Amino acid sequence: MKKLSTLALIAALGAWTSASATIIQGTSLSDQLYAAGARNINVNTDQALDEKWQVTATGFAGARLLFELAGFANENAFGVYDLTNTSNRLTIFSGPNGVGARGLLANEGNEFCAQLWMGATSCSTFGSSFFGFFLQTPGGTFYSQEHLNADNEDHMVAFEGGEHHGTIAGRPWVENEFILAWEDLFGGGDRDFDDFGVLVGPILAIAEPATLALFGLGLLGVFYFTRRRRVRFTWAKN
Ligand SMILES: [Ca+2]
Ligand SMILES: [Ca+2]
Ligand SMILES: [Ca+2]
Ligand SMILES: [Ca+2]
Repeated sequence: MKKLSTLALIAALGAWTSASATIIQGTSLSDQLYAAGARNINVNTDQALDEKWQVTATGFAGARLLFELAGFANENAFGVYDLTNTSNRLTIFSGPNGVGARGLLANEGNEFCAQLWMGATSCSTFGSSFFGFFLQTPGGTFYSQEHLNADNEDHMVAFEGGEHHGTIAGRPWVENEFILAWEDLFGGGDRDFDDFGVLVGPILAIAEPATLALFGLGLLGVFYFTRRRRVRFTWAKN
């Protein structure tokens, strides 16, 4: 019984987590991931935390443009922004960059630098060592933090690599490497999320305080119920 109630709570937490996933329309994103070499990803149920990020201890992350099936393919620009000031940004890929383009993001503390492969480096000081991703389109700029989007729509979903997740550009797609898939139309458009796809890593997603609090509450609940049962069980024995 104790095990059952714990499992039920964990299942409930899991259901809540997947309920917050963004719905992807059509099979194009799945097809694009597969064509890039990604394996064993369900685009609707395997979405990772994706709002706030940091570079891992290595201080460097690579970026590779995987797909951009969009009318704005020659105009959309992608990069990172300061969580404390969204106009403080560094562009990694600009509109003319296409599939196969590579870039680099480096950071030391609050200092961030971005570079297109073999291109010029641009640097900026952010308000923290964390950052978000943006996609700048002719219809507006969209942010990995959904609440910052003027249309209140989620415009980016993320998928993390790992064991049995395939090979991208000749290298295994490993943990801490994320494919970020964007919807580039204001209002949500066709919600195919194949408009801009980029592999970035190694990076880490940062949990929202609210998510952490809820997860904490869930754990407290498990603790409370298992404790109550244990107490009752002891009384019964006496
Ligand atoms: Ca482009
Ligand atoms: Ca998202
Ligand atoms: Ca679209
Ligand atoms: Ca599209």
